[in-house]
Amino acid sequence: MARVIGHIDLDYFYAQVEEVENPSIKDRPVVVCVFSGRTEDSGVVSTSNYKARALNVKSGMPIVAAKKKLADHDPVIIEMEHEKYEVVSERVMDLVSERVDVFEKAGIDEAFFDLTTSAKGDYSAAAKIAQGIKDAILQNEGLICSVGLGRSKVVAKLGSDSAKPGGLMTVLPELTEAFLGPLPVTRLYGVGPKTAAVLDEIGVKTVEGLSRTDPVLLERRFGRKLGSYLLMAASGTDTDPVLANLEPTQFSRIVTLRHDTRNIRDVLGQLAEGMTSLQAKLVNSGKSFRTISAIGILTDLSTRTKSKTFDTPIKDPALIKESALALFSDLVKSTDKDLRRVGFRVSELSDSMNQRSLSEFLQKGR
Ligand code: TTP
Ligand code: CA
Repeated sequence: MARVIGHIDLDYFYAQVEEVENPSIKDRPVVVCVFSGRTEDSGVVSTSNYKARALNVKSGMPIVAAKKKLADHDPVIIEMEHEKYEVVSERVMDLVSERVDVFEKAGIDEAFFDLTTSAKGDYSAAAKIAQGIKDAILQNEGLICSVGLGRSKVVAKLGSDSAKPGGLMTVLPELTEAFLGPLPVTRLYGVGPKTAAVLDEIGVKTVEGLSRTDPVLLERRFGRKLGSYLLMAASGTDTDPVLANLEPTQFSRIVTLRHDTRNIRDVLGQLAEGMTSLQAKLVNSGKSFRTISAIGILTDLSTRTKSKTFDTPIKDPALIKESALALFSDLVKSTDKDLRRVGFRVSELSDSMNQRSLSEFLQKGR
């Protein structure tokens, strides 16, 4: 059966989340920034919407430079709120993973998946499933994303890249080489600036050029592992499987409240069952956590979180419920709106006897 691999990537992710939260900014350039705090404007651009990109704003650019480029265009400058994007990311990843055979998260806004079994190797069946995923994300979260389907991870990733923004690109196995050939070699997954510089030096500009390069030369310049990977990537025959994420980095539970409310007793009552199952999950997994967060999705669908981070990993599941009252009180105080959905998360998970506690243990023993 033909392998069917997918890659999904949310478009201009942080900035799009801000647009969904506040649709009135949609027609303006939106720039999400990390402020370093040294001076009022010091820091860099994290990402921006397509309006801002059309005016040459780029990720990593100093905020001052971005402001200069947008001076006459009524920009919206927003401070990055990582927690907020994490919550949205988690919900999107759930929507995807429920609909695929194997799911591998690859970053806050991207994932690989395998549809070989459920599509029975048929690309039009896979495209229907992929469209269903895109629809679910749009319906539930108001977010657009790009998806690529192909016979390998490299092909799927290049497919989603080419589908940006908002598209679905199916690269049929028999058309893989025609699709890959003309692309600049720098677009290949795994070709960073260093590799790109060496490829440039030996005169390789396109993926097709790479696929015709002498394997011996590639091995000499890049070593056996990278050399053979590059050749496989260039022909779309890389064989890496989609690997289900085995090591969770966080556990959470989110529930929709029976009525919108800001009454804390009510919130905690309706979340009680979720928190009990979260405690059980923590105990069963043998994990400790360092950060604990209360999550609230308000009636306008914006998200508020309040977190507490402990100095050392915490094993005691009772602390989940104990922290809830204080965190939700803070959360409700931070807004005058009602809550529609509420959740709780433990993150920065580690195995209970981790590196740090092990070394503490050894030191104490001496
Ligand atoms: P990307 O997927 O690289 O970018 P994007 O989602 O903003 O845009 P695209 O439509 O091209 O996919 O990164 C995902 C998020 O990671 C992005 O929304 C913000 C964050 N990020 C940074 O904070 N700094 C960076 O330099 C980059 C590239 C991304
Ligand atoms: Ca993205």
